[in-house]
Amino acid sequence: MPFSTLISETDPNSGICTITINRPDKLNALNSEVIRELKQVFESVASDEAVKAVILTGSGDKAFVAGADIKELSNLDEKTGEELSIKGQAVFASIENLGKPVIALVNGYALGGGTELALSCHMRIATSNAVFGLPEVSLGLIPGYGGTQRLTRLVGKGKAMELILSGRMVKADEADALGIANHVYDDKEAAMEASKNLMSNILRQAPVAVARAIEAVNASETGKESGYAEEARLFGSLCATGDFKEGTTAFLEKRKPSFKGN
Ligand code: CO8
Repeated sequence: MPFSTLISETDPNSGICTITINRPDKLNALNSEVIRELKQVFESVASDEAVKAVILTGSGDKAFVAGADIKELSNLDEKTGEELSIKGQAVFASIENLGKPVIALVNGYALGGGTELALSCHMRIATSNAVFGLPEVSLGLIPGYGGTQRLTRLVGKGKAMELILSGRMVKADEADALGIANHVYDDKEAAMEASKNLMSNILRQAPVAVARAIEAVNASETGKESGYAEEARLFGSLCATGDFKEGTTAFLEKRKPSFKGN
């Protein structure tokens, strides 16, 4: 299937499909086309029996995904903001609930929607130059693709609060210590080799058991649906604020924002 923002390649021997988000000039930022194509590609790998596992990465060495596309975000209002959040959450949930293992190979910046996308994968293998973070508050926003929910479950409430409220970014070693990254490798080549080795180990196990294990681990998360709906509602409500206009405009004008608190 041809894509304009993704490259999808399946190795017929291993059954591992590598999906690469391919907008290197915008650090692989998630615009609506990327979200639409991610939906399509994960629908297609779900139904393709030749695909046994997925490795998701970003093109180049600088970024996995530097966030949602801030140019597109800047036009959102309360209604379209909440709608886009719900739509994106569904795509990310389809990754989390794919009955096949998914590794995010995080090669460089994974910010905002980039960290949220990596968190929706089952495991994260990082390169030593990886940077994770949810800097949405610096734009007058909150994470809207499930980050408030998944980061909290992964690292606990206190650490999640610290990272989401301050927008502080964490480098690979700290992400490893926090449990955000499963492992860290020197460069993309080593991280890819390690990701493939890990997948090969998983693919040697009983396939139905692996699929059920994914379901069972996902089922450990209770109270899921209401948390995501609240995130989307709050995300939308922030799209009606002056601080959101100021935050996104300041990024696009390459200057520091001046927030007024309204
Ligand atoms: N959106 C759009 N364009 C981007 C983004 C982005 N998130 N990130 C980088 N770019 C673009 C830059 O504008 C630049 O484009 P151009 O060359 O045309 O000016 C190009 O990519 C290269 O970027 P930089 O020149 O900025 O590269 P640097 O090495 O100087 O800096 C950084 C790298 C630090 C990663 C910097 O690009 C940056 O701060 N990017 C934004 C990071 C960010 O704030 N991400 C969070 C976005 S908000 C978000 O993800 C919300 C998710 C929830 C959405 C929910 C529903 C809608």
